[in-house]
Amino acid sequence: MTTRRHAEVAGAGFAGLTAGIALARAGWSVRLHEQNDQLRDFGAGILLWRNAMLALEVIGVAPAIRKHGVVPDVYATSLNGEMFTPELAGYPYWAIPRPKLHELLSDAARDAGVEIVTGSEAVGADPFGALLLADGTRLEADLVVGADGAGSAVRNSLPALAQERKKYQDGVCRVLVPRPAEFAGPEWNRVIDYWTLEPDAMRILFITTGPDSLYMGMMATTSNERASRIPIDPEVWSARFPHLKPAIDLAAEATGGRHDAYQTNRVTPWSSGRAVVVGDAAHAMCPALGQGASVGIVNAVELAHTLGQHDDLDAGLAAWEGKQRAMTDAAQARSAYMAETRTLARGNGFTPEVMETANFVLDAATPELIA
Ligand code: FAD
Ligand code: 5PR
Repeated sequence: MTTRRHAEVAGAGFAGLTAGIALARAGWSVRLHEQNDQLRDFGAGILLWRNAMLALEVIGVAPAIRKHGVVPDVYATSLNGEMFTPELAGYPYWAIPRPKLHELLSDAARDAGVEIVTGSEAVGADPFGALLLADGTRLEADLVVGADGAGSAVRNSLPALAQERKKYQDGVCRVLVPRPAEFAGPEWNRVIDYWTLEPDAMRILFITTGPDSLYMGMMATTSNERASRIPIDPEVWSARFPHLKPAIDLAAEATGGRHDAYQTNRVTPWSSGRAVVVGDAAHAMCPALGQGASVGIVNAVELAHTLGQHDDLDAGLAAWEGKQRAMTDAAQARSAYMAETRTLARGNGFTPEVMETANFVLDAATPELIA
């Protein structure tokens, strides 16, 4: 190949930033468009399993995650007061505030030479190789990457991409709270998942995200309107979890949180000509396994790696989807099953089959990284 390949990427979330970094490090020129005026992610925490950490090793970001993230001591589940502590020894994972992960990826993208344009909204892609912006601009590229999330405008503009969307009964309010004295002790250096299933499912998932913050994922059926509100309604939550009232009061004061209903979006195929979708644009999934972003990060890194092995873009895109599709479909199906059956409530959801996603090793990971 003689000329440098050029990519236009829509969406500076975890998938778009990762794709941008990986392509730039593989020699592409990359321009990344974010519709918001600022680069940031909302106030919550996130788990990164080994599959994502290997991908982040490949693009040089993992050391910063280890520095700024934490490894929780235990993953405990409590159902009506009964505690379970599943064995997760074979499945290492890290917890980090989402805004921090976003900042580390944004820094790495700039370091890799990605040009980032904020306030730039994509409205679609031309499969012959152009990104279309809301202001009417048409930007030619060898590859257009739609990393614009579950509601992807890029994906929706491509008739060749068939979609199956499904919404589920549950949703989660996510907040990041400062870690005050009563949560400073080592007993909070954990994941603790408190469930009640009667009269309807309500759950508070605590995840340490370091000495300064705690992430709370507060799940309820979306029909429970008061429990699906941001800011958190402390009364409805404290009535169900009276012993967690101090934490619930903090959650009620948190700013920058978000409520999302569980949803799945299966897209087939992932590319049309020179346009490809990655991350939630391609495979939004239920959060039960904490794998949505991780799978997007893995697929974005593997995309750049596979395209580097093929002069022909069509062949590269087909080879990439061939490698990543089965793992991704299985992750979506398993997390949907776990969400629908609420298996996590019983603390025994982490079977080896379910955890296959966490142990997926992308081709781009060299033996030294895996060791
Ligand atoms: P997004 O995060 O949606 O980012 C898309 C970006 O594109 C945004 O910056 C947006 O502003 C921008 N954009 C959108 N439209 C346009 C446009 N038209 N033009 C330009 N820019 C645009 N995953 C994990 O791995 N671990 C977890 O622990 C975890 N917990 C979760 C908990 C819950 C309750 C939920 C709902 C999800 C969870 N996930 C988790 C999944 C994870 O949040 C998503 O998979 C991830 O954020 C998807 O990243 P993305 O970059 O594909 O999309
Ligand atoms: N795992 C994680 C998470 O944030 C959520 C779930 C599982 C890391 C959402 O609170 O099952 O909803 C889940």
